[in-house]
Amino acid sequence: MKDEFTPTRADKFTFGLWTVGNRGRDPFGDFVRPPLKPTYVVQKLSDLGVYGVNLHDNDLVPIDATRRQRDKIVKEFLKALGDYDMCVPMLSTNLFFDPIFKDGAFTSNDPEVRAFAIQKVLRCLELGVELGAHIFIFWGGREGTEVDASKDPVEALKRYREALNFIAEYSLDKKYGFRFCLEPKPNEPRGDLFLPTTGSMLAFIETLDHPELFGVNPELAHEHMAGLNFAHVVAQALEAGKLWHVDLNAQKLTRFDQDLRFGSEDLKGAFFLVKVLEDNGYDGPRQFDAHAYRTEDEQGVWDFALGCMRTYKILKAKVKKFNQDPEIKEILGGFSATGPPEADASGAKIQVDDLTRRDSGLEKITKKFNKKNVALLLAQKFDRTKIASKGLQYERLDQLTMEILMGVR
Ligand code: GCO
Ligand code: MN
Ligand code: MN
Repeated sequence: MKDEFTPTRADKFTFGLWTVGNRGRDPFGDFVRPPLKPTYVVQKLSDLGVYGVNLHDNDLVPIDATRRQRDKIVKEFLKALGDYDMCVPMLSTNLFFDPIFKDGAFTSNDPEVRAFAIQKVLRCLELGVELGAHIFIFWGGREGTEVDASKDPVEALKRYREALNFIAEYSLDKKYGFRFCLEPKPNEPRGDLFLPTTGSMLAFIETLDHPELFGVNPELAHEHMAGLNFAHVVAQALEAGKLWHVDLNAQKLTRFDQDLRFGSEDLKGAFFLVKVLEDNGYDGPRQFDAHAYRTEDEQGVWDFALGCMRTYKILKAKVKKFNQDPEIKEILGGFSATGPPEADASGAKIQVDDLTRRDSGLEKITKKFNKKNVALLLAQKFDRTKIASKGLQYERLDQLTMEILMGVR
């Protein structure tokens, strides 16, 4: 059955091969689902209205494949992409699965491991070009420690930077045109990972040789593991012009990376995430980095995938409702009327007995630093008691939001 929430290519929803391909193995129990062929995943996702499929090098090509085997696999995969009108927007290198990466890739203490990691990335970039990907993600799953005595964390950052600089130069030299995104996570699988949050990544990017080539790929679950408000995280990245990709899922705060179906936990948080993305015109891919519950068979996997996308679209419709709601508009509009400041630069009182008018007049003063504005600002008298006594109606605002979300408004 099709309805207004049925996904279409225009929604730019993407899934990694490793997400719908997740077979339900966890540290305590074995696989519960048989493997799915990548070409079959392409077909199934296409049928669901998905825009693109993302992958790590080894989700498609086994790490020990010969060149001939690799080329054959890539050819078949490209054919499936063409047959089912799908693209590969993003590629990533698996720098965490193979035992060689047990103590890190770019930040390993062993120079041979570091060199191997960079070589693996260069080869993965070539694969990305063949598949037509434009975004390349680095998730440093093994870049961290359990034993702090083992690594100087300052030295580790220098190694991380050196590797990224080398890779960026290579991409420039080859004219690949990739944009790179760094994906932070506070821990898991390592006890502690370096550069644990999106904020850390944004600061680190500015220290690279080519900051303009690097953005971030924040993941909801990862920031919730750190106890953070994901909509705020995304807002900072957006505002910095660095949100080029996003990993959507659901998570109970502070637990291990649960990778739950989008919106299945913390619906209000998911709503404000969709709101910040949609209100600010985010136009990159919306990747669901999540997987079906371990209880599911293959049909459950497609139910999971469709559920992620429908929930996003339903929340998008709710955002529109929220933005158009007259009562909500009225509450939010209370601060935004225009008007002059209360005193002129000499301190003479301009009688404006209207808090909202006065507020925005003052707003203009503090927007630009100059002598006149400083004089105006210093001449103002603030009635702290009066200002503080104003109720802000946030109880009503939040209840109205909840009523929209609960479907009665
Ligand atoms: C995780 C990460 C990964 C990355 C992926 C992309 O916790 O396992 O979220 O799924 O997103 O490796 O590079
Ligand atoms: Mn994750
Ligand atoms: Mn992720």
